[in-house]
Amino acid sequence: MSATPENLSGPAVAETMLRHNWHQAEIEALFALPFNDLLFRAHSIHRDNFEPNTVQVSTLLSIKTGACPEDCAYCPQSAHYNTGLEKERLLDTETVLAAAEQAKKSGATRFCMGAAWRKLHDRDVPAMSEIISGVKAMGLETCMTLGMLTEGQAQSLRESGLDYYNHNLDTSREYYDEIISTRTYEDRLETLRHVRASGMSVCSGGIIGMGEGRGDRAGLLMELANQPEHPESVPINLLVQVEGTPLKGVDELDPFEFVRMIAVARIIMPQSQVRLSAGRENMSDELQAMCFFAGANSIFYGEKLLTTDNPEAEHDRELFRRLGITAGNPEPCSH
Ligand code: SAM
Ligand code: DTB
Ligand code: SF4
Repeated sequence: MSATPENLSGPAVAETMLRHNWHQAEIEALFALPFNDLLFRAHSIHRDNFEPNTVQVSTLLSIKTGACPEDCAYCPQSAHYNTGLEKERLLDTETVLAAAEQAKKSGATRFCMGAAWRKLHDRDVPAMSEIISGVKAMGLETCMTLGMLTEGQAQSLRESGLDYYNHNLDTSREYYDEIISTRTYEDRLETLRHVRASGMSVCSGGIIGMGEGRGDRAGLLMELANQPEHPESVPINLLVQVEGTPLKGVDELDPFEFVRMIAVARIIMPQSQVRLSAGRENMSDELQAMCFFAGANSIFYGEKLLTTDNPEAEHDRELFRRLGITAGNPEPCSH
């Protein structure tokens, strides 16, 4: 039987059922599909679950920069590497709120705040709560990424109104030791369990282009999809290579492989927001358009990520206009 749009969309519909028992081989088989078949399948699932021309926009702010005790091999903020980064103490609440106000004016709907910490200390919880209430009062969704959390800390952040907590698995279980030695995969999973138990939405994904193989990319997605609930938000970062980090100079990823990663994430986590995250500064408009077709429906918006550059906001507004994309909150829908 030849493949027609009708019989190709069959499995797409069946796959909108949420599964948490993916096998590595099944995910690798998706990666290995001919590119057009993979994209058609991912896009069909995307349409079954979301309004396909709506993309969520989040703006990032580093609220505490540099001097991090962890040794993540990709990260410009690790104290283990000399990247020439200007360290900063925790920003005061007014400075953070002024940046959030600016992000809202530019059209962001979520404000994500990151700290170069290994873990949150209890002494910093009151400051985080004050920031969260202030940002929420502006009508923005709130997200933080502050390192590892205890169960109690996750509950306190939730009670202060934090909507999302970002904590990435970063890579596969097998490749993890090549990238970080100062905390374990299990540490990360534990924080994710605390976030989930608190009732906050989970934002968890990883980075590709770190010299890993396709099996590791499949393994990362398998870990995410096989959590008891899929993360509501799945950031897929393309490594931003920073001078001074051990991963500077690693072989560049084939851009089509990045699109495949987005497509497979969309297929196996059909109702999650999949974020085309760090690395857009090095992507053409055409590559980004392909990622939106493959199922990406969230981006970071604004000139800076945490410490590295992101496309100009004006460029992104123009890109959305050229593609007929509207910035907004793409809630999962069923037809
Ligand atoms: N320190 C906290 C932590 O690691 O959980 C929060 C901040 S950390 C910078 C947040 C995430 O940014 C990391 O988990 C990683 O996935 C991503 N990231 C850091 N440096 C990156 C880079 N050079 N390229 C792409 N993503 C990066
Ligand atoms: C995520 O997955 N990517 C963002 C956010 N979560 C915190 C961070 C990207 C950081 C890129 C390197 C930098 O700007 O320092
Ligand atoms: Fe620290 Fe986070 Fe960077 Fe790792 S990714 S070095 S934990 S700031």
